[in-house]
Amino acid sequence: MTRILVLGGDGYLGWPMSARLSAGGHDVLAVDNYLRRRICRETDSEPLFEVPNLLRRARRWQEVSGHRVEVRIGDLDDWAFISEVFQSFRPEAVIHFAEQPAAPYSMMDYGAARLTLMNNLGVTFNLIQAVHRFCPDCHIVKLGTMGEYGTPNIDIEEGWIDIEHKGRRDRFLYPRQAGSLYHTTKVMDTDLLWFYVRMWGLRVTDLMQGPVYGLATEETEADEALLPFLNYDEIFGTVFNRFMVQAVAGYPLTVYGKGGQTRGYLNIRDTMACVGLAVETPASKGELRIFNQFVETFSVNDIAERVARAGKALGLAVEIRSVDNPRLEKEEHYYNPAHVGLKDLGFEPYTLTDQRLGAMLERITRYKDRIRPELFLRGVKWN
Ligand code: USQ
Repeated sequence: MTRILVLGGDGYLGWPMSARLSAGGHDVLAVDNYLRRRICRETDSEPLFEVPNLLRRARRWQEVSGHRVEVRIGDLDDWAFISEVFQSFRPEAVIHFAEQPAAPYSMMDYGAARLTLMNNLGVTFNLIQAVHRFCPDCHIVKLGTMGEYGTPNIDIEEGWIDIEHKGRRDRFLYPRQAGSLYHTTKVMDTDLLWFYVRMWGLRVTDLMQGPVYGLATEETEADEALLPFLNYDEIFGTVFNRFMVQAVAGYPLTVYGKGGQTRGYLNIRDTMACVGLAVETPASKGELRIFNQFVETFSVNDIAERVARAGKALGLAVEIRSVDNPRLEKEEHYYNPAHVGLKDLGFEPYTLTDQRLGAMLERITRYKDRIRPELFLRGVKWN
């Protein structure tokens, strides 16, 4: 049994991860300040179904499973709060999900951009300081993003690249060129972690995760009150979940531009497995270990076609439509990222099948009446 601190324990991934780790016998403390809930309310980006607050979900989880997730509500950007959390809980591992996660939100206006920058960097900095001062042996598992690399015209390595220059060789972080301010804060997080790994010998795993899709995990699927958020709006919804909700609503799937944008995707169940493996096999002291965390690469067009095919099999009339791309990104590009590290640790992917896609569409159909089509396109422009 390990004492695991989950930062951002109320989020799409933070909550099911907390439940999973407690089911695995760990001593789990989930911390959150409800920032995402607040921003969703302020931008009218409410999820598809109501999600009970973290305290209520933790109580419910204990009733149905017998496993306990301890909860603290507070702002990790506040040094007094985070240092008290670390000193009282003394984590052996900390999983850092506590960031503003939406790329469109970070590009919305000055206030949203500044909040994203200050929150994401501020929490990462406080986490590093707290680990160094109070539990220097603690393993930091940080959720990064595949978007840190951008879409270079060469193969993407797993975090590091060996460069030979004028007859000499050295190893560097793989070049990063993110496509939104949100993704850029993740690049900065990695730089901050790497700096302090070199200075203070921290042990860090940085998980470069692709876009996640899916509605439920093993622990959360049986009880509606335990499900993670499902956002389908333009600001907080990610492409796969949006397309599934659009298919159910009879709204044409919103392919941005040419639809050749390719990313590495994974089911929310894969996130649970990958983060779990990272926690079970800590990085060494003084190591920044980087894994590319995704299962399959798809273009936006591929996803639209898969959702349309599964939707039609259920009798849904699914239309695909190209809309003007609100983002500045390559719509046709080379994409070949490595992803062997997690497989070497024993990761077994939950790949996408038409049957699994159909089951997700069926679950969404239960909430069909709550879908608000006006949230699908909101006009947040990158430039
Ligand atoms: N896209 C569409 N139509 C839509 C929505 C999105 O074509 O209706 C396109 C986007 O233009 C983009 C791709 O789908 O090319 C992926 O967009 P997304 O919104 O699903 O994902 P993204 O903004 O990149 O961010 C999401 C999560 C973020 C995570 C990231 C992983 O919000 O927290 O870090 O996925 S990655 O993309 O690999 O960086």
